[in-house]
Amino acid sequence: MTDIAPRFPESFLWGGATAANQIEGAYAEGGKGLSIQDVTPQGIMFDRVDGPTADNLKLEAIDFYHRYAEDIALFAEMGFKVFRFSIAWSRIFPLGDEETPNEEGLAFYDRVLDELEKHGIEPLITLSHYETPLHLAEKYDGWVNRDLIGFYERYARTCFESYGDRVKYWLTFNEINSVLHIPFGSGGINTPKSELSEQDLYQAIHHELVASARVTRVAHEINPAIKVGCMVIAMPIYPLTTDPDDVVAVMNADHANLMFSDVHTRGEYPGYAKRFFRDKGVTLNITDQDVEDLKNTVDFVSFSYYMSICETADPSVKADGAGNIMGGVPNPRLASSEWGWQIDPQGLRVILNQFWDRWQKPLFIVENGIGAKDRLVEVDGVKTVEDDYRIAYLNDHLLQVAEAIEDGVDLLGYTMWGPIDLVSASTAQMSKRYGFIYVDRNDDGTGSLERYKKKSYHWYADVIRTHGASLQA
Ligand code: BGP
Repeated sequence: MTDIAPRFPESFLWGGATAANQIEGAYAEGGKGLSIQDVTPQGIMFDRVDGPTADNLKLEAIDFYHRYAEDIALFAEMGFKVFRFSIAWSRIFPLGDEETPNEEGLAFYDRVLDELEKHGIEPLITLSHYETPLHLAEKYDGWVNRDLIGFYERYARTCFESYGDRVKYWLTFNEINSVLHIPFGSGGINTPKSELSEQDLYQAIHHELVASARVTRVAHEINPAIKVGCMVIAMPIYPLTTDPDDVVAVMNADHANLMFSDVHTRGEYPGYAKRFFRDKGVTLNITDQDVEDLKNTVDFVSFSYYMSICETADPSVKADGAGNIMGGVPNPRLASSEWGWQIDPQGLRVILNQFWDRWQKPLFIVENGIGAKDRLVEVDGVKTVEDDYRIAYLNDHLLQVAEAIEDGVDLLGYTMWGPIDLVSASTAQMSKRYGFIYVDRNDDGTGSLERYKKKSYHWYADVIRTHGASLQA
């Protein structure tokens, strides 16, 4: 599968990635307000409910809020160089539109940063990971409303001023292109998707892009050493057949996704986007200030990678593949995970090259992994999980990352998704496990919350220690 002996640079940032709503719990502690996660008990792909309900696993999640020191120590023991986590916006601004922040919320992340510093782990912070304060969704219809730019700027400024001297790497919006598919989960847009006009959807996207660019400038003003990245779902799209119509369909589907990072990296809308808006009859309200703001381009491009999909112009073919927020036409040549996500290690090399060729900005893989059903067993009196399937998935993907580095891609690091089992974003299950560390919690909410090291825990520690030389070609 690979011709090279994998060897990653000494400076490579190895680690893991999480999001506040999937690990912290303590949803109503420390002055935190409600977020859109507190009303989506079935996961962000599903409709919201009226308020927090007992069946919502995210309300307690894996209790990182109280156990962060223990968890960070476990990451450190694996040799983590970086830990990606998000700040819950509603911990800092419980409603989202207040003038002053919640000091108790700020103090919590200070404690997390202290712990990371103690272990020499670099933080990588996502400002908004599907966690819009609920009040902003209900009162303003989320990002459809231009006022969100100001609220987000205030929130981001507060974070940069509080932590900007100890946090170098920041991401503005998790998987910003997901708003096309989950307007409530991603953009806090309370209008049901079926009633949301394309005009409002793209105006909301515009507001997010402006906000992202504006806070990139703010970050650099506060501390020029800060590096701000965008974050997108990366999904290579293959033509289902060699029919040129399928290739054009791929081009269009690519454009719909790439537009986000094209704006982030170029500082303006690309030509194909202008045509797309014209064809759709969408007229964006773009102010002179917006045009100026957008010129603040990102320092690096980060992305999640789980799978590739196919595209075709043939309307009789169903795009019914399961997937990370956006599904697609399944690839007949690929196997799938237990949740139907197709497994394609080479797609990661393809996307790394495509992104590098296109933007020539440093890249950061900030999510990659496999959700699987694990079985806790006892080996020599120690509870563990023999997760060879997870090791195989990560091994094969990392080999392709090594290939891409060999291809000349400038890659800052790799944070595997969910280094500790957490609540799934799309299905809100505990049983869809990603971690190197098993957390004793079940889908019905029972469990001791005890942590156990899986076989992959020791495997990843070796990969980091050997700079990838222990990977099996
Ligand atoms: C991404 C999200 C993450 C994460 C991951 C895995 O879309 O950024 O929050 O959860 O997908 O998805 P899931 O949890 O649905 O398996």
